[in-house]
Amino acid sequence: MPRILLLGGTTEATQLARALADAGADATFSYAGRTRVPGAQPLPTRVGGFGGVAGLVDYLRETSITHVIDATHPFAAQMSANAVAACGETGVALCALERAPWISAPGDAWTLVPDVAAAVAALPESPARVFLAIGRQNLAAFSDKPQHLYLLRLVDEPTAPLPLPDTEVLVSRGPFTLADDLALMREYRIDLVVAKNAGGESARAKLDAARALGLPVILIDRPGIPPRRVCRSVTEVLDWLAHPADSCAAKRGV
Ligand code: 3Y8
Ligand code: NAP
Repeated sequence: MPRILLLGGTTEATQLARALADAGADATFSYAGRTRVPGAQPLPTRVGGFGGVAGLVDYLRETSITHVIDATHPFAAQMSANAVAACGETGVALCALERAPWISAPGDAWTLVPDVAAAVAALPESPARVFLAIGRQNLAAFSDKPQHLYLLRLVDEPTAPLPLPDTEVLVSRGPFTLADDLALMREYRIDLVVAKNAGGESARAKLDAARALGLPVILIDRPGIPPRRVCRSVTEVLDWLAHPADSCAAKRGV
C-alpha cells in the first residue's frame, strides 16, 4: 500500500486528491502556505515548506513515504527540483503530474519570452494598460517600467505596499472564465496581457479573451526542471501507483 506525499497547489492536484481520497489511498496533501486560506482538501493536509532538500529528505524518512507526486505548478521550480533531489537521495518513487504548455492558435498575438526580466523588457516604452496576471511574487521586476497602468489579479489582499506606482488590484483566486476575463479586459481598457505559460484550463481564459479582443500577449516560458517521470493525467498517476514498473512516461528532460 503506497504511502503518498502529494505536493499540491494546482487544479490538477485538487482533482488527484479527490481521486486518491475516493480510492482510500494513504496520502497527505501539501501546500506551501502561500495564501491566507488555501482550498480545503479531502486528504490530511500539511502547510508550509519542508526546509529545503534536507528537510524534505527528513520528512520522507520520518513519515515512511513511498511515493511522491509533484502536482505543483510548472513555475514552482524550486519545489520540483527539491523533490527530484530528495527522492533521488532516499530512493522514494517520484512522478510529476504536469500539464502541457499552452500552444498558440490562429489569431493569437503572442510574444514568447524566457523569464520575468525578458517580459519587462518586452513591454513598450509608451504608457500602456497592462493586465499583469502573474500573481504577487514577481511584481517587483516591473517597477523598471513604472509608466504603465498595471491591472493586478491577486489571490489575497496585498498586505504590503505594492512595488508599482499605478495599479488596479483585483482579488480573485480563479478558476477564471472567458466571459469574465473578456468583461474585465474591456472594463479596464487593457492594451496587452502578461502571463505565465501555466498550461491547464483554469487560467487560459485571459489568453482566449486576448485573442477575441485582438490584444497582444507577452507569455513567460516555464523555468527548467530536472528530468523526472511525468504523467499528464490523474488516470496516468493512478496507473503508475498501481503498476510502478510500467512508468507513465519516460524521464523527461527540459
Ligand atoms: C497556494 C491554492 C485549486 C487550484 C487553483 C491552476 C489554477 C487557479 C491560475 C490569473 C493567473 C497565478 C497564481 C494562479 C492560478 C489556479 C489554482 C492557479 C495564477 C492557488 C493556491 C495557492 C496559489 C499560489 C499562487 C501564487 C501565484 C499563483 C495566483 C489555494 C489559488 C498568478 C500563477 O499571493 C501569492 O503569494 C500567490 C502566489 C504562487 C503566483 C505568484 O507568483 O504570485 N498561485 N494559487 C498554494 C500553496 O500554498 O501551496 O490557495 O487554494 C492555486 C491556483 N492558482 O485547487 O483551485 O491550477 O493553475 N495562481 C499563474 O498561473 O500565472 C492566476 O490571475 O490569470
Ligand atoms: P517554489 O518557488 O517552487 O517553492 C519555494 C519553496 O516553497 C519550496 O522550496 C518549498 O519550501 C515551498 N513549497 C513550494 N510548494 C510547496 C508545497 N506544495 N508544499 C510544501 N512546500 C512547498 O514554489 P512557488 O512557485 O512559490 O509555489 C508555491 C505554491 O503555489 C505551490 O503549491 C504551487 O503549486 C502553487 N502555485 C504556484 C504558482 C506559480 O506561479 N508559482 C501558480 C499556481 C500555484 P522548502 O524549500 O522549505 O521545502
